Amino acid sequence: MTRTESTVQRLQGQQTFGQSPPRVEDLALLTGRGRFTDDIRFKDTLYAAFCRSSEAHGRIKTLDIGAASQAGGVVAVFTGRDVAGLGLASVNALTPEIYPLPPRALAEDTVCAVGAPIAMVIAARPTQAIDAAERIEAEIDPLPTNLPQRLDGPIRARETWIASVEGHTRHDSAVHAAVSLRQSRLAPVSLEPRTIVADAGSTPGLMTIWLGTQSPHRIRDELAAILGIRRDAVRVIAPDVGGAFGMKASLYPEDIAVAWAAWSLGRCIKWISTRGEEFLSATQGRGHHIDASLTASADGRLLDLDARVRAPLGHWMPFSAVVPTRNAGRIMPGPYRVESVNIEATGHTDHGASVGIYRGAGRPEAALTMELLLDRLATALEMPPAELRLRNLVAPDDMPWRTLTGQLLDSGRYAEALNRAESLLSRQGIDSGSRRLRGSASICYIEPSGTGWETARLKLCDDGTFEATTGSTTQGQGRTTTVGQIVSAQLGISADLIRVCHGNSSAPDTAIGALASRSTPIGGSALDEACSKLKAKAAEKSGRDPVASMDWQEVARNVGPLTVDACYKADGEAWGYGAVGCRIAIDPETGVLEIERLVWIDDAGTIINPVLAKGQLMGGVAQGIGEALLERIIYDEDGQLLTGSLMDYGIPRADDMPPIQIEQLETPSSMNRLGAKGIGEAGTIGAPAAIACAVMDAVRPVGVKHLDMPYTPARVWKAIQDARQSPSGKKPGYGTGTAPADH
Ligand code: SMO
Repeated sequence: MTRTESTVQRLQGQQTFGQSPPRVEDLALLTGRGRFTDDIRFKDTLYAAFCRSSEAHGRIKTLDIGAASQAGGVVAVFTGRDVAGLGLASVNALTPEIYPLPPRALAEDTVCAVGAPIAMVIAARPTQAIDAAERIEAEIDPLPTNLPQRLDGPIRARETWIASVEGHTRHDSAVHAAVSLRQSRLAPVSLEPRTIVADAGSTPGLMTIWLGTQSPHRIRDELAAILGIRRDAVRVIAPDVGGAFGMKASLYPEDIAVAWAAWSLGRCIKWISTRGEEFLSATQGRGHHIDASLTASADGRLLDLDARVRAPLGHWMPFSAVVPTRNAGRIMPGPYRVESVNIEATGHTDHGASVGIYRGAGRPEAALTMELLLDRLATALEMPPAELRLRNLVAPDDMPWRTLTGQLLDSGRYAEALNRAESLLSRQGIDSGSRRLRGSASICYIEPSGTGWETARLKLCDDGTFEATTGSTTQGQGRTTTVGQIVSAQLGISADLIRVCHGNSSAPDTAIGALASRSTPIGGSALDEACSKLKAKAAEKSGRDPVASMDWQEVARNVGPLTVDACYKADGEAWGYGAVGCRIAIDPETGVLEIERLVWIDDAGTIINPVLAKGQLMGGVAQGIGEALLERIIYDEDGQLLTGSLMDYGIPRADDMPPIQIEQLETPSSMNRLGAKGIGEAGTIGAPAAIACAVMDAVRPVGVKHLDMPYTPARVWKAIQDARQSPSGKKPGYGTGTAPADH
């Protein structure tokens, strides 16, 4: 959808990379003139509401829709039987072993999670739909659940990585460290809940869908296949989207039900999720159970990394369901050389909400495991943790470096980043007079940013202005600004001549969308390629030298308009990386934890807009702090969700954010035209690992051996109390952590 002049400002003047013009999106977004899906209003719109399962697992014995059908304003009530003939959504088969469990629009006989939709009411007004949905009587015979999370459910995905360097053998004398992590499931909590408008009433044979999504093209293809209609009969538009974080990459049961009903009735139907419905039925993240061990030679050379990763999948699998399973395994060695890996990752269904990609998607799990193992090994080796890391980081001269899990690390100055983090952290003096327990850590992370292709279209209009369309969508990242910068810089034109378009499945006809930190590396490179193509085409048409700078006004007058399409395929995955230094303090009397310092070195290759890059990092850090300190989805043994609102599920607020010192390195990647690497997920990858290592550094001296996130005051206090009472407590270890003298 082309943005209108009134809501979106344009960048002014000619841009170059590395500048930070203010985001052009913000005036509209901050003054209530954004256009979100709920702002799409048509006169004859009908509204959908869902009746959801009250049981986590059970058989639907009776489903009485009589009263609902008779209720005021109700147009139709649909149940699982009505949609039983629909096709199935696809699940990306990224692991060698996979048994897909795609979503069903409405449950038919069996329900497999609390909140699973079992009937849908369509009514004239939203309140009428909700009232009628509450009159639906469902009798469900409960069956046993496998919650709280045990990860003993059926395996739906499996991948193993077993490899070693030539001549490697296992040695019994090696120094050994192990961790056993039980991660919490997290709710992504986008500010804008899921919303869909499906209009099949305006143009015969065409359904236009407005949806807060990261991937309009895939949603179009999937819906057309599921409904059994032609692909060109469906158009999907992502208008302004208020946060997504992977959670809005998926096609949901509710989307299928609403689109099907709109198409069947030939009407326009809207559904707006509530916050409660988001907690129940939006995809969640994390929740991995990881048992891992790492060995080293006496001089600190990393030898054997063994890991067993079990990831929850919930009760249905979105397109990218196996990504967190697979990423946790393939990224586990991180930026370090090891001599052998034996890693198995499996994904398991259960009777909770579906679990999918959530900012980081397996990367945070990998970093957390490896960094905790390294700190433990350092303690066992009586070696400073940074020294152990530095000894094993892959060196710039060795790159591109193929890891034992088969990943090609393209470029990076890992040791430089870690040294810088260490020196920034150590410059902060430690206040040893306090009664608080203090701990610090410096960790490293890597951030793969996607493979494959993305599209772009560039048009020189006959009035000499430009239209730049990217296949990468935007959910608040400031894409309109960066696209304007890229095209302005590469064409050598003033940015106020450029209109930026995105989020429309018709233009261009194919695209992937915003996922996996790929938008600037791959989507940006597609724009860069389109710029080159436009220059070449203009040169050819006007008989000019393509190297000389174009007089675009003249080209437009003489040969315009010109349109070029680019479909850019990256040479390989670009790996962003960084190092994080963290210092924390814990009050042992209350368990309250304070992050005193956070220093961050990130390398995302070529940076288009440093302020926006920094914003991505800080947003990710906030979510990483949420994971480390506050957030936890809890199901009881009946599979009932105990954290179904923001009263029960804590997300970080501005006053939970510590001061963060950020520095950026810029080592361009050779894997794409721009040399860009991902940064969107860096914060969620690095923050939990850094905080975890600092916390363990603080509590190890009082005898705490392990602590799972979130580090809430109650958990931290109890762990300290338990350790003090246990006879094996108070084992000293290496680190800056110091127990107060009077304890
Ligand atoms: S968690 Mo991202 O949308 O790959």
